[in-house]
Amino acid sequence: SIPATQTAAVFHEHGGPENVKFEEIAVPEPGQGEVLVNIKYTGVCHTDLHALQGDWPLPAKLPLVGGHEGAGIVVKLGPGVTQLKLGDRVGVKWLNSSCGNCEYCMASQESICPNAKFSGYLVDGSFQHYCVANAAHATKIPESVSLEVAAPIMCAGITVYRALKEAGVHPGEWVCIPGAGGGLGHLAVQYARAMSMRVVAIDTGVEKEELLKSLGAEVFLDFKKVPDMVEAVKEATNGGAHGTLVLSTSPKSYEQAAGWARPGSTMVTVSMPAGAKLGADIFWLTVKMLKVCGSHVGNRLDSCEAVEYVARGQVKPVYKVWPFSTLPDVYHAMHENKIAGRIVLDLSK
Ligand code: 8ID
Ligand code: ZN
Repeated sequence: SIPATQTAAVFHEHGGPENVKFEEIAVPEPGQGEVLVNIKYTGVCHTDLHALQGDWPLPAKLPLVGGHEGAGIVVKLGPGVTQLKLGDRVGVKWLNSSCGNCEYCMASQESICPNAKFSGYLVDGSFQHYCVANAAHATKIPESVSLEVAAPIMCAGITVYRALKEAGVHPGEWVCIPGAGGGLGHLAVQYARAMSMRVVAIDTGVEKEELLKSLGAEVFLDFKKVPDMVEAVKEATNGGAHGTLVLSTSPKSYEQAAGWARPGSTMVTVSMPAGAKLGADIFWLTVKMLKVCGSHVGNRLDSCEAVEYVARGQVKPVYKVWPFSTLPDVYHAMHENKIAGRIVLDLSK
């Protein structure tokens, strides 16, 4: 049976990990078209840290329950829900809901719907045992994919899968991925390989280097060791990357990307470091005919496709499972860039 209250990780003001409190709050009621999901596992995305810190120009709900890589079981249906039933295994994503009626929703571009609601930012997210999700947007998780494996796909996987589509890199061409060792990055390397792209991975440290090479990155460049990253990427790719996915949380990567971009290629902006600006020289942007493309999560079909790669065994999230109670420690580790892959929280602990 569903309890009346539950423990949630809440913050009342922006700040650091010490602002996260475990509090007893009401179990929410699913409204029209919504379901209540009993969250079993949730990934912790760097977006959750940006939200905690208050990094972005978009104001967040306060107090806020963060989290948007949830995986769990449907335990209650709100009025009008037909596409899900009790007991279904679903993911709760950043895109909690969209209006369904605007020009963007009509074109399956729901992540740019002006009325979109983001889990763990504009509505309470997956850092609680019971979370509300819009039935149309909750992603069904196939039986063959465990909930802890599915969790990192619900944001990191979907996002990089869609961003790789936006990059327009053909099989056999090079994609450059700064931030490759993180939650998004280690999945981007795998989706890129599954799409027959060649990967230049940029990050730091031996642990991430070994991980990324084992996942199929042909070239690893350590941003703490390589003196001229632009030249190093150009050399490795024989003239520049055919596409770039910027996943690094350092603004530095945005200063460099246009430099290593192959003429005619696309740079996809995915990470959102606080206050970062695009550092490209307009002269080179123009004469190299570069494209800059923002990419914000993915639509419902991208979400299903991203999970299918996992079901087929082509993509395997690399993660450690930590108890729910360690969320503040995860933020500390993330702040220090010490996490290779993802941390997934076990809500039962
Ligand atoms: O829809 C979207 N656009 C979307 C979805 C999900 C997440 C965007 N994001 C954003 C997050 O808000 C965050 O800004 O993507 C960014 C990356 O999220 P993440 O993968 O969850 O972060 P992480 O696991 O901390 O990985 C970041 C990596 O960047 C490396 C770090 O070492 C770390 O592995 N890095 C840094 I810091 N500086 C670097 C540099 N100069 C660098 N890698 C290469 N070059
Ligand atoms: Zn995320």
